[in-house]
Amino acid sequence: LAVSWCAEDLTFPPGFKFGAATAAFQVEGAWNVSDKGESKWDRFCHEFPHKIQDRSNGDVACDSYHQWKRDIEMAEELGLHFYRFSVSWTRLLPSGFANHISEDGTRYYNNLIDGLLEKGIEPFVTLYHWDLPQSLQDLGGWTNPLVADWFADYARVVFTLFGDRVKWWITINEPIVICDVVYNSGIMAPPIISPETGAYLCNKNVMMAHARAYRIYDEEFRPKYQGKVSVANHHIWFDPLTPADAELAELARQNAVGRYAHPIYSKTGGWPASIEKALEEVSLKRGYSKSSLPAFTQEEIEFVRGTYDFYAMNHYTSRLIRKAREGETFNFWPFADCIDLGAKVQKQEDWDVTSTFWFFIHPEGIRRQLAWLKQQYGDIEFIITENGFPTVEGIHDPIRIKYYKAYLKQVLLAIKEDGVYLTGYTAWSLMDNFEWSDGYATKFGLYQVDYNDPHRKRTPRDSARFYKNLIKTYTLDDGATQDEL
Ligand code: GBH
Repeated sequence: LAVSWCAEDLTFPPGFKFGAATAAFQVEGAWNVSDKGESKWDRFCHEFPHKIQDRSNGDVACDSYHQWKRDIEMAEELGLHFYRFSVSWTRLLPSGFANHISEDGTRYYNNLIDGLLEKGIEPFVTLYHWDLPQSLQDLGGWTNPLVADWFADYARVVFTLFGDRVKWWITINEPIVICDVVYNSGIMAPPIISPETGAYLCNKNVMMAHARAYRIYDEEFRPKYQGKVSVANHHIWFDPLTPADAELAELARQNAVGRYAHPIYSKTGGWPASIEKALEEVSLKRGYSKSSLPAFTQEEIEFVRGTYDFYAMNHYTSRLIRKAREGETFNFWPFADCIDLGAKVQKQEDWDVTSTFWFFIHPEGIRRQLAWLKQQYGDIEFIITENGFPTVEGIHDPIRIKYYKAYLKQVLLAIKEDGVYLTGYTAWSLMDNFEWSDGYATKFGLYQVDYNDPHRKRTPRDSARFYKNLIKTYTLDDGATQDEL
């Protein structure tokens, strides 16, 4: 029986879940309170203040370490079904290793988790959102294969402490940013440039670390807790500039998504074949004796393959991609160019720009990205773990509402027209926060945060009202009544 659907039906399926997200370093502050250890982002901001747009840091941020009750209240005001936040590795394990567990750190996350559950809001927890212990960075960080052991030990501690109450887990947020962006750009922690080596060592290690954590959950915790675990990849949608660039666009997708997803979600596991080949060629041409992308053993392929319970997608923006022209210079991959594939990216003329340089508006991209993922990895459960919009100032943010509406409409089309099994959506972000190298200048919050107020007062934006109303009515239809907040 064909299910008919009217194009004007802007209603989300029953049971669909809406949430909002933050990350520890971006909101918690309290960077050296109690026994908390130093993270690589603490070090980076303190040592290289000029690398942050407003020379700011995460020392206080939104002070969520002290304002967590207000954070829960906001989640409740919006009617969120879940709140996605991350655990700070060095707040829980000050040395980076599992030799000592911080009591204050444990108490903080227990309070947050219990407080959410009391309000009927599910905690959706990310183990790692970029704040590696500096102690581990000093030992090579994500380029050292031992990072998989360190991460596994940390993951086991988190699952042991909170697994009885947390049913939704993300191991690692946006591996591509940890690897490709870090080692190509110098604009994130640590400022080590190693595009030909570091980025690819990191790529393999991060896959192994994720798989270790997944297997630990699967074997030691799933039997009693029955939660779900995945990794949240970052997705920029690539369209070819001209039909002649179609093959390159597909290679770019395999490079930016496949290199981090294929080992986990594909039937065969391991690197995408096209990327394995392209990177071996380019490595040999550069004089290396083998590919810079480290090989997996057959055993490792099997170990990583299938380590997911759902697909977690972060998505914000799109690019057009084309072959580089003779003599053209490159920016860094992936938010700009890919020198290894001889590819240049650009924006389509009619895509609007935003207040931050890497972000163009292209709502159709989110639908096409989901359809591509379904085609690549099958009819699995998808959850959008991040999507949102940057502004510079103001409580009135019609442009953010417009973005959410346009993107969410495409999300509905993915569900209803393309049959993508999508069960949840997460707005980035619950509140303004430390936006990495943009500092506090770029604001993604449904709630505005007043950084001049010692209590970091949070005030709902118009977009918060929009989101609250969407969660209440399950429809994007403008006719639905607006609520006070
Ligand atoms: C997500 O990253 C993050 O998970 C979240 O922490 C962040 O606050 C949010 O999005 C909004 O940015 O030189 O082009 O690489 C999205 C991917 C990676 C985009 C880092 C910006 C830095 C600029 N981001 N990137 S670029």
